[in-house]
Amino acid sequence: MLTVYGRHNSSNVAKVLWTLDELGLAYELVKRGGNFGGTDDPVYRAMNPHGRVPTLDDDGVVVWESNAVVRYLAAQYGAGLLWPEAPGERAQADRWMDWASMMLAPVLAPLRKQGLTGDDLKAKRDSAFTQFAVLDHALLDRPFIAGEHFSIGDIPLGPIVHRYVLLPGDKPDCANLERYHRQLMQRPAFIRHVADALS
Ligand SMILES: N[C@@H](CCC(=O)N[C@@H](CS)C(=O)NCC(=O)O)C(=O)O
Repeated sequence: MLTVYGRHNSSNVAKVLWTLDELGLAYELVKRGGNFGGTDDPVYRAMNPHGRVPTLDDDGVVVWESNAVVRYLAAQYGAGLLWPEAPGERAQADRWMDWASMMLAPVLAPLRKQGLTGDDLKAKRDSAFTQFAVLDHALLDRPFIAGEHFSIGDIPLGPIVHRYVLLPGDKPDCANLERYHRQLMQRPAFIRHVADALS
């Protein structure tokens, strides 16, 4: 039995729910975090000492950190699908997962908050545009981030790219990124857990 603890409107939870749907796995979502609370509960903290969401419990295998959960699900249930089996091939996808979370998400976050103005706003936007240009270039010759096939590498990028594309204001031309986003929008699980669920 697969149980996810989290809330639909969290981008990190969205990655896990999207993965589960891509793999056609049944699961139960137990509402935790945000307005649902429950993350300080000692039983929850025993599973996830950080008190964050998501947490996955797969028949006693407990995993937290959304990218680790995505990797676990793909390795356990998606070998040869979301999880390229050859280590070298898998690394082509895997490297973008960490980059998305450590480099891309942090430059997008300030742009989604109110209150930045003037030079501060310009500096933050320029810094984000530099990173998104790297991604746009990487997508020049490939439909998905690791090549021809959708993989774990696309999952952490998905919510970030979606939010970037919807970001108001002028942005540099990023035709590859926009094409990539249109491709993700063809996937029902992406629509359900990212486009329809996240603001
Ligand atoms: N690096 C962690 C971050 C987890 C995290 O910060 N989750 C947020 C939601 S996106 C959270 O738990 N916020 C507090 C809450 O929802 O109560 C991951 O990827 O799982």
